[in-house]
Amino acid sequence: MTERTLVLIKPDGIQRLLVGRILARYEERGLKLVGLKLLQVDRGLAERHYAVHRDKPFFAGLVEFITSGPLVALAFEGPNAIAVIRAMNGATRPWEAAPGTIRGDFALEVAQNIVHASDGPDTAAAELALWFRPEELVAYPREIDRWVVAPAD
Ligand code: IDP
Ligand code: MG
Repeated sequence: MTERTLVLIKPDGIQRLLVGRILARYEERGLKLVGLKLLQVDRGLAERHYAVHRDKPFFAGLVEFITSGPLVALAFEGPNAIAVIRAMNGATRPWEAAPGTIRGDFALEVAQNIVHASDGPDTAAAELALWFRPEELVAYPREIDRWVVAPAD
């Protein structure tokens, strides 16, 4: 099923000069980029984005970290895009993330694990609406989809 999902390259990814390499991984997989922006997140947006973790002991640190510098917000589209990107990102705790995943290749600490991605259809819809205005998500045809996406049956 074609899905859209939100990815954040967190401030550590920017500071460590990994934006291009991370973006290339999703692109090369065949996922279609439909939204992209660099922004300095304020407290309100950070708290709304991580609202589900409000009561966790690491919440304050998480909000502090995600607002500590600019981040890149991406929207991707593709067959099973939500699960594909979660798998590419790897386990939340980088020491449990398989080599070859973004966290397994670039991160060591759970609090600085480089990327975020929506974890299901409902969160993807809510997070895309939180981070992008409708007109910032761009629909367009891609020639290579003939080779990447199977025709609908
Ligand atoms: P996810 O990013 O893989 O979906 P979540 O459980 O939704 O993982 O947690 C959101 C973010 O909160 C994680 O990516 C991580 O940066 C941070 N986090 C999760 N657990 C801990 C923890 O035990 N200590 C510090 N930060 C944590
Ligand atoms: Mg999560």
